[in-house]
This record gives sequence, structure tokens and C-alpha cells, in this order.
Amino acid sequence: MYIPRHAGWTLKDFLGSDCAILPTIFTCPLQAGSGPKDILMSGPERLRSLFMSDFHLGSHHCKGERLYQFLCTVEADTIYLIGDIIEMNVLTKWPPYHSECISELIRKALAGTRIVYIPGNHDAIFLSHTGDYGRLLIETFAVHNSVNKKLLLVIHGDIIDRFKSQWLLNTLTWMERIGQINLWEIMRSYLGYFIRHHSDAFQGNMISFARHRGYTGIVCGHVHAPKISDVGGFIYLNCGDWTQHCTAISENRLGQFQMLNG
Ligand SMILES: [Mn+2]
Repeated sequence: MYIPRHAGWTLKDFLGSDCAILPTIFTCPLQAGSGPKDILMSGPERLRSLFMSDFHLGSHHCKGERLYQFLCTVEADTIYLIGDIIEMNVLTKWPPYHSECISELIRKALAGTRIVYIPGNHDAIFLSHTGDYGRLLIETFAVHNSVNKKLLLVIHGDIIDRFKSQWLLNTLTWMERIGQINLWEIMRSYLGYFIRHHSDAFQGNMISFARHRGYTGIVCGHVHAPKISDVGGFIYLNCGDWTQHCTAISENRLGQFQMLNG
């Protein structure tokens, strides 16, 4: 189980020896016979690109089994993992199927898929491992040239979230660790209006952030609000999440974007 970079480079090098999830990732056996491989055998359309974000692997909020089954049914030339893939804030144990999700991504990489991983605020530890590892590229952001000539900025989105102040993040992280809770999910449950308002404001901020820098579209995650929209010719794509919506965005050979549900 490795993704070659230069001779001898392994995924373990990428994750780092101090990473708490390592023992379970590398020792948890794959659970066979769950069915998704049957779908794979029927020959799925190979997508040009697949955009996904906010798995929050390691958190019990992540719908790991649905994610694994979805991953087994799609193939793409490039898979963008746009942040909050691993939940580093509330990581205590490694739930079932979460290892399988990583294994399936590694299998795809070994089979020729290019994986572009852009860490978010919940897995920011991987920002210290940016680089080109062959089939795996870890970057703070990426630029995607779409079939229909759009220049898309691919970025998690926390960078322009107005709630990014460090003291607030530190406080929330501390509360999540102490209470073993996911505050974002709690807020989502009880503060629907606030979340919608925040998502709309986030979209506006993201669009102006990217437009100002010469992009004609943006792909992001972060606010767990899946969306495909065309705002005056500017493409806004939000991948959604795998804690609630179970969504991903595909780009086919014709350049069409589609929201996929897992
Ligand atoms: Mn985030």
C-alpha cells in the first residue's frame, strides 16, 4: 500500500509518524463483499474530474459506508479532495469503513488517477506536507482548466471565511476536543437560518475573491452546502460534504458539471 513519489516513498511518510490515525489505517482489514465492486464491474463512465470535500474521516459524523460505496462506483482522471478530508479535531477512534475509503483512493491512484489533495481547516496539519508525490499532489490550492474554457480556482474556502479568527478557531477546537462533539453539526441542526445566511455570504465572498484574481469559476467546500450555480457567467461549485448531504461534483468529457449523490 504505497503511492510512489521517488523510490521508497510511502503514504506513511506523507501522514507522518506522529499521526494518531496511522495504526488503524494500516492495520484495519478491508471488509469484503459489501457490493459496490459489482457496480464497478458494470463499467462506470470514466469522468474527467471528480470534486469532493469535507469527508471528516475519523469523525462518527462521516457517513463512511456510503462514501466507500460511492467511491467504488466512480472512476476519474483526476480526483480533487478539497479539504476537511480527515477530521483532526475530534479524532479519537477510527470508525468502520473510513480506512476503506482511503484504501479505495490509494487503489485509484495506483491505477492511474491523479489525486489532488487540498487540506482544509480540519486537516490543516497536511499543509506542512505540500508537494508532488507522483499520483498524489498536496497543495494549498489548485487551478483547474475546465473543458469549456473556465479557469477554476480550487480551494477549501476557510481562508476567506469571516469566522476564521484564530482565537475563535482555537476555542472551538478546544471545545470539540474536550466535549467530543462537532460544533458545526450542532449549529447546523439548531441554527438553520444562520447557516443558510452564512452559506450565501460565503458564496458571495468566494466569488469576489476568485473573480478579483482573474478566475472565471471556483470549486470549494467548507460550508457543507452543495451547490452548482452560474452567476453571470461565473461558475460556483460547492462539493457539499459527507457528514450530511453525501455529494460530489463531476465533470464529464463534454465539460458538464453534475451534482452526484452517494
Ligand atoms: Mn472546513
